[in-house]
Order: sequence, then structure tokens, then C-alpha cells
Amino acid sequence: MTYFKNINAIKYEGANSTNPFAYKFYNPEEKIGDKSMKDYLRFGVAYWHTFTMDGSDPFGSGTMLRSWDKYTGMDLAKARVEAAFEFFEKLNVPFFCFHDIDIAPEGSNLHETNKNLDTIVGMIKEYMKDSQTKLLWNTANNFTNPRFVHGAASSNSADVFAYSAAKVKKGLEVGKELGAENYVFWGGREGYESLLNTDMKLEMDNLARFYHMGVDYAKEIGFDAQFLIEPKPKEPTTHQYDFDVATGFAFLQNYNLQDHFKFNIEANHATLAGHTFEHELRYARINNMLGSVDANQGNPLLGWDTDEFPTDVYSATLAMYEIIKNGGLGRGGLNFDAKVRRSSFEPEDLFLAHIAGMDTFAVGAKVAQKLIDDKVFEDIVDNRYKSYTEGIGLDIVEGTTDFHKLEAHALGLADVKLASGRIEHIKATINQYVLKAYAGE
Ligand code: XLS
Ligand code: CA
Ligand code: CA
Repeated sequence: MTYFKNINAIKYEGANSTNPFAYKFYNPEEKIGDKSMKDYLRFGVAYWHTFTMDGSDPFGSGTMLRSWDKYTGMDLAKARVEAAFEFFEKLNVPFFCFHDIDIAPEGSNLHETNKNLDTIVGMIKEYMKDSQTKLLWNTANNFTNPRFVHGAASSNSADVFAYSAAKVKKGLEVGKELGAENYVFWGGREGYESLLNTDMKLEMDNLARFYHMGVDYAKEIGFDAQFLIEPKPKEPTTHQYDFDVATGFAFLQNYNLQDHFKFNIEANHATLAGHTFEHELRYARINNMLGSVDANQGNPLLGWDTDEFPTDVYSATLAMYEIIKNGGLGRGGLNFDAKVRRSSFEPEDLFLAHIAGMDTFAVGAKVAQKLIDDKVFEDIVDNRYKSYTEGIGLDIVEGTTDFHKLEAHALGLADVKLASGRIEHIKATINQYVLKAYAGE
């Protein structure tokens, strides 16, 4: 069965191509510094947005035209696997990601749910044998079912805590079975609506206990994936415990989990937290905690998680700067946790959206590498902080001074000389680099 019969394999045709079904910038073999694009751009397709969701929103029903939707139940789940692998193949994408309930329907109890999952995982495993596409990460959906109304590992109900553990246990087994590179924990409902009925200390302690048990179980079964926390400040809860990277990092350190986790950073979650995407990447990078990325973008005119495909070259450039400076993402990747707009309902839009996202990050990678080669930011920063390379500044960073000596230094100062931060000029320089990349220079 073919689900995308009008679409052929998507190939790189270069910047001047007018074929919408071709990559203009994503050329996997092209060199980016001493690596190739495919080393840095480990793109992933999000199963939920691409094969499962129907385009419904709080005000309207589904709009997506998906030929597999003529089936129901397990037949639908199987058709989605066929469609997914045809899509991966035609897009030539290296990875995919899923939640348990994206791939297989829940049964009337946990036994049945696990049985459904086993059937579909078996089918995916067969398809993966003939496919180049690997599993970047899987995760448990511990937020959609009404049982998670008060949270999962942070629920007031110990039964729900146990149920959540059982789902993650199964998820770790599935991840092992399919050779997942990472395992993601996004605490969708791990937070609270109102402090008035919340034991915050118990909830956070329980969340940490849950993560420790997850780490132990992965070890027990020999599943060596990188564990990832995906921060998000809010939505669906009013206040989520993994608010942003800094909050998540403090939590991990507080509970002695920092050696077992890194972060999966989503652009839209960064902006919801009042940060830029690159801020979150930088915070993780400088603390050696940058694991993987959910490559999407929010809409500054809307205040929620719109999960749009990334098309902002400026943002992708600054993101790729962090990723290249990190030496790549290791076992992580760039998962398109992004959905086509509700009005982009034709199956072709799925290809066009992924092409747009992949080309955007390819341009970002090229520009970022050029900025690094030319030491644009490095020179600016070195020059701006040069007062710490000699004299009293060097004493400060080497820890050989104290408040007495600093006071003596300050008292002896006739004048403090400062230089401009040159922000407008720096931004204009970035524009110049972006435009040069488009001109092929
Ligand atoms: C929701 C999250 C979710 C995670 C995986 O906002 O982005 O999709 O990536 O559970
Ligand atoms: Ca995400
Ligand atoms: Ca999201």
C-alpha cells in the first residue's frame, strides 16, 4: 500500500531549484567544518504530529486528509506504521520519535495496552530492518488519559504514581527493543494548578524518586540510552516543575540525578519560559547538559505552544552556533516536534513542512560554521572581557584576591574606562553572514 503516491524521494537540488519537493540547502554530505551536515543535522520526525494528530483545536474538529484514517483501532495503528516508513524513506530522514500511545491505541487495561504496544513495536522492528531511519527517542504519554488529571509521578495518588512507573518501565523496554538513542521525560502534568491543595515538597521528592527508579531499571535491563528531561514552564499545568533548563538543572543537582540526565530543549518551550531558544541551549551547553533538541518555533503573537515548523533562519543560526560549539549533539538530534498548520491539511504539506525545517537548519548550520571560522563572536567576547586577562581581573579569575585588595584597587582608580557593547553592529554582521550564505559565498 502506498500512502504518498504522488511524491518521489526528496533530493538535494541546490539553492536555485524551483522544485518545491527538493532540498535547497540540506545536503547531507556537505562539509560543515570538519564534519558533514548529517553529523550535525540528525533530524527526526515526530510521529504524533505527523501521523497521529488530525488538526483539531479547541474550536474545531480535525482537518487533516490522511488516507490511513479510513482504518480504526489496531488496523489504523498498523497503517500508520506503513505510512510512516514510506514517509521516512522518501524524506531520507535519519530518525523518528514517538510516545507509546502515538503508535498503538490504549486498551481497556494495562495488559491490553501493553499487548497492543508489543504488536506494533514488533511491526516497527521489522520495518526498521530495511530502513535507514532509527529511533532517536521514545517516551511515555503520561498526560492525556484522565487518570493523569492530578499529574503522573507528581500525582497525589500513589496508584497513579505506580501506573506511570509501569508505563515508563514498558517504554524503557520498548526503547531497548528498538535501539533508541535517548529516552525522554517531558513532565506535561508534573506541576500544579494551585498551591492551595499542593504538597510541593512531596511532589518534587516523588518526581526525583521516580527518575531514580527509571535510571535503575534502565541499568537493570542494559538499556544504555541517554536520559533527557524536556523543560517547559507551563501548559498543560499552570506551573511545571521542569520550568526551564536552569530550574531543571537545579532539580537534578538537588536530587543527585545530574550524572544520569541531559536536556532535550524545545524552542517553543524556551520562548514560553521567557527565554530565547539560544539562551536555553547555551545554559545547557556551558553546563555540559545539552542532549537533544526539539526543533520547532512558537508564534510571538500567541502565548502558547504552537509547535510550528522552524523557518526562522536567524534563530536556527544562533541555535546551530550553540550546537556546533558543543561539538554536535552526540546521541541527540533535531526532532521536529512541529505540526503543519490546521489549514495545511493535504498530505503533501507534511513533506513541504519537513523540507522547510531541514533547509532552515541547514542554512543555520552553514552560517554558524562561517561565524565560528571567522571567530566573529569569539573575538567580540574576548575583547569585551579582556580586563580579566591581566592585573586585578586576572587575580579575580584566579582566585588570588579578596575584598581588601579589591577595595584598595577601587580606591586607587582615577577613572573607569568602558567601551560600547556594539549590539546593533553585531546584529548587522549576522545579517551580512546570512545573506552571504544565500548568495552562496
Ligand atoms: C509538549 C511536548 C511533548 C514532548 C514529548 O509540549 O513538547 O510533545 O516533546 O512528550
Ligand atoms: Ca517537545
Ligand atoms: Ca511543544
